[in-house]
Amino acid sequence: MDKKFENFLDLVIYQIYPRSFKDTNGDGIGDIKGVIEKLDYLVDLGVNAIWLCPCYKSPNHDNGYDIADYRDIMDEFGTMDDMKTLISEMHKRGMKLIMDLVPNHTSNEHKWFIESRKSKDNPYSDYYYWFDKPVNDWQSMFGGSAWEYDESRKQYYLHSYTVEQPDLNWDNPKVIKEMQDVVDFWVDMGVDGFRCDVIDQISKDFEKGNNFFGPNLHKYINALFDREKTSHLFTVGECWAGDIEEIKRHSLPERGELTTLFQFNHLDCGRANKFNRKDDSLKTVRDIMVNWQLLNQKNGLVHSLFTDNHDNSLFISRAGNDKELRYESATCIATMFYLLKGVPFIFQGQEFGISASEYDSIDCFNDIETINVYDYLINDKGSTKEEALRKINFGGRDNARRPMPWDSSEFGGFSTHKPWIKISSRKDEINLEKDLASEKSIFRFYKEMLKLKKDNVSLRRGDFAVISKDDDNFFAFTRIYGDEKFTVICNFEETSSISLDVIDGEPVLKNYSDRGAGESNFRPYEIAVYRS
Ligand code: TEU
Ligand code: CA
Repeated sequence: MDKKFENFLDLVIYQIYPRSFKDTNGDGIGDIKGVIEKLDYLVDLGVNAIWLCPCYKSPNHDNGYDIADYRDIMDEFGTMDDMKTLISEMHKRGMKLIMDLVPNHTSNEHKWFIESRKSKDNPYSDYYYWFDKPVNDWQSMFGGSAWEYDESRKQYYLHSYTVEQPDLNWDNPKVIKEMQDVVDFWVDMGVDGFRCDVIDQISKDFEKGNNFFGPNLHKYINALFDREKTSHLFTVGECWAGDIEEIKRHSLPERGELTTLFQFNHLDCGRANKFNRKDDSLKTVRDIMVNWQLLNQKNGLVHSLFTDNHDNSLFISRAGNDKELRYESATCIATMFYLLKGVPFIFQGQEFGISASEYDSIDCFNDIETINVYDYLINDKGSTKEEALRKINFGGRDNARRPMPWDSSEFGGFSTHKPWIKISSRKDEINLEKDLASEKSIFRFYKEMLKLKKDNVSLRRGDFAVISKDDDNFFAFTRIYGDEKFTVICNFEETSSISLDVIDGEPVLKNYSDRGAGESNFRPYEIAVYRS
């Protein structure tokens, strides 16, 4: 693996959705000062990088992914001085900041769009896609047509997401230059990398059935990142790339494009499925992860290792057991993902087993996608309110966006004020304070696991090999670096114990405290890691 990329294998990235992380000024909305306040908590956990979801100026139709000024901070999150303090405080702690770059679209309140819609011949008129009529039947990812008629310009414009998120025209060299300048502005601020929002959509082919992987995609990504100024950056593309060839085109080191991509195959979270409970059995997930571990390793690619983010239902509630075996399944899932070869991404709250909420009114939800789906189910599909609520409670993006429950006080220690959205309905049962007071603390397990990874190069850079078989109901793999070997065993069955050939020596990591040396029996969700 390319040296620069191999160094990135030491990263452990924590994703923060700032609106829901910590509020320091009592307005019920998370802010940058809240992130600064929790930096030592994150260092203690063992993370060394943060992916910060958008905090730029935005009217928040899509909670910050509709950007009105890439070079200024959303009022409710704080100021540019707060941002400078965050970057400086992170660097003092040896942490890297990965910002969320949103290159595919802006807010309709961005200066560029305000100017562009004024006429067909102003300097910004071609910053977006304008036509006299829709040139295809593309649909918005949030429902409805992707084409919106604008009264002032008397033309239609493209919006792949909400109406308030017009797509930028990357075929216009001025747009490319503008986005290069945005990247350079934040690099000059000291930012260490970018998570690139829907990067696979920035090049369009209007003849195609969908708005992914257009003809100039690699040229445009190259324009952003194949430059001296950006050569040191860690970049991860949100790119629903299907096969390994597409992933290689985006992330082979010599391509000068991205360090890695989010591969979503294991989450089955495409629009059609995310609201329907599926058999996301961990056995299926294991097989997908093994396949990608081997393909990425064979091709010298960096594998992004994640189960959760701000767009999907919480994995433990989807594929684990978030009730009576919440500790066991949370620690088993963490082990089977984060000790693989690649870069771990931990979503805020995962480290103490945050789980899905249950709310009985659409008023308890905020996300545009969730609300559109609820309305669609009831108005177009004839679902009852109960059925529609069941689906959005299970698959809606709000689950992952509810304020962090730091303790069991009224607003979970997230704020002294009623939060912008209802806090988790399980806040009293699941919060950090309660987890730390428990014998079985998920936080302490994560901390121990990440320290083991930090202290042992085999668990960061060692080669992966699978030792369990496809029809085994457990996952066993090794990580080898030089003459040091770690063997990781995860029993992801809920009901059965399994017996394996005895492995000598004390486990160096376990989630059942009474597991002894040489024990061959694995209880439900039991994990053990051995060094040899
Ligand atoms: O997500 C794009 C994306 O793939 C998801 O929104 C997915 O399409 C959707 O949840 C369907 O289930 C990125 C951001 O992560 C998301 O938060 C934004 O809403 C979206 O782009 C637009 O910027
Ligand atoms: Ca606040």
